[in-house]
Amino acid sequence: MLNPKISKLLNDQINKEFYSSYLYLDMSNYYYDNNLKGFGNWFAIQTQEEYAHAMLFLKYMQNNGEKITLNAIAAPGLKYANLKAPLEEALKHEYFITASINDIYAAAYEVKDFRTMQFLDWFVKEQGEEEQNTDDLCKRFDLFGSDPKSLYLLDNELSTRVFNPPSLVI
Ligand code: OFO
Repeated sequence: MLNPKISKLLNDQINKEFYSSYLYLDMSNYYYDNNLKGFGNWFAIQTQEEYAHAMLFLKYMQNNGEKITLNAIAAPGLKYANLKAPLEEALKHEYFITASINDIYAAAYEVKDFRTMQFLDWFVKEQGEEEQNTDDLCKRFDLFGSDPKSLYLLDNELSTRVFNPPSLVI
């Protein structure tokens, strides 16, 4: 059994990860609609990663005998003003998720829940990578996004991204 506060935070995180998956699917659709299939693919892979993250939190709770409550997933509902906007929104969202993971970590530290801290270590590192990748994409868009030929090449490159399941085993 986990501390009830930790259990609630972990349960909430399942929803946040599913929401992340849904949000990135919306961004993927946006790029497909705008004929940037590589960007669409990049976000479709993000969608898969976030779904996998949700399932890791779910499995961790199950392994600890915790009851899971699946709550409604909010509609992304974002309107994108231009082709860069989803990238900026994605980066903002990653900062939000990082803060959320850090909050769970701090709460686990407070109640000496070392098992949950160890579980979260992987996510702390993962968030660092996610922020870096998304920030990198924003910067590359700044460099190449206004030139059609360069944008075409960047889009082609992003179309080669494939899904690698998380290395964390629960
Ligand atoms: Fe779930 O990794 Fe980013 O948000």
